[in-house]
Amino acid sequence: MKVHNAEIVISAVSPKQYPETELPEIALAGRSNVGKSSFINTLIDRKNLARTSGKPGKTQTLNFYLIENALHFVDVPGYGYAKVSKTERAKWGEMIETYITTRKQLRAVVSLVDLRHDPSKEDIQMYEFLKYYNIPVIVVATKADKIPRGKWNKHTSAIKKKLDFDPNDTFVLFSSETKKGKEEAWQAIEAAIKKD
Ligand SMILES: Nc1nc2c(ncn2[C@@H]2O[C@H](COP(=O)(O)OP(=O)(O)OP(=O)(O)O)[C@@H](O)[C@H]2O)c(=O)[nH]1
Ligand SMILES: [Mg+2]
Repeated sequence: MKVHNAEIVISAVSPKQYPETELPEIALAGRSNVGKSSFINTLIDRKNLARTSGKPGKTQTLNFYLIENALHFVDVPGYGYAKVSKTERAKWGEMIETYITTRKQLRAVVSLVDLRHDPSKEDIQMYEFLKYYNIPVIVVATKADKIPRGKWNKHTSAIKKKLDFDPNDTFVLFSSETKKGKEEAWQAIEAAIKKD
């Protein structure tokens, strides 16, 4: 998809703030700092519409971005950020769980992992959670620019194995730095939003 129009609609903390439209939604999940906001910016050819930062924990609300009047990207706060209190973590869990399990417009979750590392316990839990609720998942292994090309396959296999990756899901090698995987990611998203 070539994107000309993209805008933030709302930063929501509770379901009553979710946009009241029937447009399909694609949510982004992944640990803090993995590159969720950067992924959105890369796909829509914007430098910083979805706010990114080197500081983990930047995104703290469910941020709905309207893309071409055709879909919403939902930028979700990252997990696994150490400097978060237990209470905040519980609130986070509740917010994500409510959204993922109740939102009818949700068509797929883009689950981001760092290509350089084995998936964390939380990455695995997130994937299992999405599989349990039968949500289509697009696994995006990002920061591929930080790994030599010759090692991509080895890292991909390790991640798939640890996740117990379902071959019916899509796996995309990605980099916001080089834009590698951008077209593949769009194809997977467009396929997901066409399904009812
Ligand atoms: N080299 C490289 N750096 C990346 C890539 N994607 C993201 N980054 C960097 O990683 C840092 C975090 O990126 P964000 O997109 O803000 O991460 P996030 O997942 O939205 O983080 P939270 O909002 O804290 O959950 C930033 O400094 C980005 O520039 C990538 O593909 N390659
Ligand atoms: Mg972010």
